[in-house]
Amino acid sequence: MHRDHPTDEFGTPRVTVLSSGRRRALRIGLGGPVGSGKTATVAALCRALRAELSLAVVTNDIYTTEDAEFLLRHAVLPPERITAVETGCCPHTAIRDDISANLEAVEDLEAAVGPLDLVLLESGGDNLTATFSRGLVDAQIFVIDVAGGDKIPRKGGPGVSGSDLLVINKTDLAPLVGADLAVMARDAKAQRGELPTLFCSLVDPDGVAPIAGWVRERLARWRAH
Ligand SMILES: Nc1nc2c(ncn2[C@@H]2O[C@H](COP(=O)(O)OP(=O)(O)OP(=O)(O)O)[C@@H](O)[C@H]2O)c(=O)[nH]1
Ligand SMILES: [Mg+2]
Repeated sequence: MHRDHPTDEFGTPRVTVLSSGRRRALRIGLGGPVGSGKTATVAALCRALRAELSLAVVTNDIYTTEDAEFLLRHAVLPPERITAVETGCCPHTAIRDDISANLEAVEDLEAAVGPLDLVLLESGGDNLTATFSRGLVDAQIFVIDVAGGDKIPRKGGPGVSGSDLLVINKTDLAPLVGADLAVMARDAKAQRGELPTLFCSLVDPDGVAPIAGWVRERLARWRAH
């Protein structure tokens, strides 16, 4: 069953204020290649922000609920704030084409544990072209890592070039794989223009701090508009 989700001409949901009169939660999507660190970023963001914000998470996995189970096992949020959407075949379909299961998951979370300030939606790992529908998320973070070498930003693709924030994760591995972070920064700039890029290592206990800062800024803008 699909609920009606009207969007404006840019695909942004028109309903941003709930029937209670409160502004709905900001929805941030996290996409990126398999294993780049999306779940690690979600976990670290929850730990960094959960004392100051009311948070919930939706994960998208193909055949399992592994990412949600990881987040539950590590107790980054109370279990009732974490929902897994099993996408069946293609995670990018669920976040880009038929977004209804994700929208329902977000609305059910808002009804069950709201009011919420922020919902993080993780896409199942995919290639460089999987991006979120603007009808599903208000902003998207694309997570890549340095482990495949320093060529990924140069290859471009909608996630690298058009995401609201590009995260280049696992900088701790750069010396081991011979990745040149300066080259990655230059190529990211060439692809993204003024859009921001942040380097991080999530094995550093404070490694998520710059990403958490960016999320706080987006939330302040969301509340102000
Ligand atoms: N060395 C290092 N390992 C990391 C870092 N961030 C994540 N990892 C590890 O990378 C592996 C994959 O991380 P995940 O967070 O599961 O990646 P993902 O993008 O969610 O993966 P999928 O959802 O399967 O696509 C895990 O073993 C993490 O512990 C980092 O900054 N440095
Ligand atoms: Mg994951």
